[in-house]
Amino acid sequence: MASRRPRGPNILITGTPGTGKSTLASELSQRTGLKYVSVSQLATEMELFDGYDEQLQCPILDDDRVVDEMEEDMSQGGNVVDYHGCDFFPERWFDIVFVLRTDNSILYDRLQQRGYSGKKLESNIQCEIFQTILDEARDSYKPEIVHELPSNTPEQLEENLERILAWVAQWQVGQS
Ligand code: DAT
Repeated sequence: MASRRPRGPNILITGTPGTGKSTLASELSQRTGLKYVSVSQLATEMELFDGYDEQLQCPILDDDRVVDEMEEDMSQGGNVVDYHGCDFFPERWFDIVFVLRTDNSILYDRLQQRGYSGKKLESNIQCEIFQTILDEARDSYKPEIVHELPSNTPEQLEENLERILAWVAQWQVGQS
């Protein structure tokens, strides 16, 4: 039977900025050979923005153009996608969705180290407190494919990697 995704599964790694998405997703890409797709990086390179968010102090993504740009690669499969939002991607794109969660005090320190302050820092911490991205993921995808992962320590990073690697191996068995 020909696979619906010849290049492998599509995995979404989402969560509040600073929860460790790019760290996890890029390591996962190295260990699996799946392609790492940073949506923020893609949008910057291709200038896929539409305005500026004063509260979060960041450019607003042009969702439709981002989806158009990603469609061909996503339809082939084999991608690990990293973005701090998930409600505008077509639901059919993803086989599994991981939402990274970080304790407020740890997240606060990480974001401060990144140079965030004032409203921008506050809005991101609130986003985590109110589990905004987790709710968005649960509203956008089937609950059985949405998984919350703690992302506070290097040990948890390793555990998360192991868990996802086991899932990828299982997915591959299911395709053969
Ligand atoms: P994001 O891509 O979600 O914005 P990141 O991958 O850049 O986050 O990580 C933010 C910082 O936190 C970075 O210095 C790496 C560190 N980090 C990520 N995951 C971690 C973990 N599980 N334990 C400890 N530090 C972590």
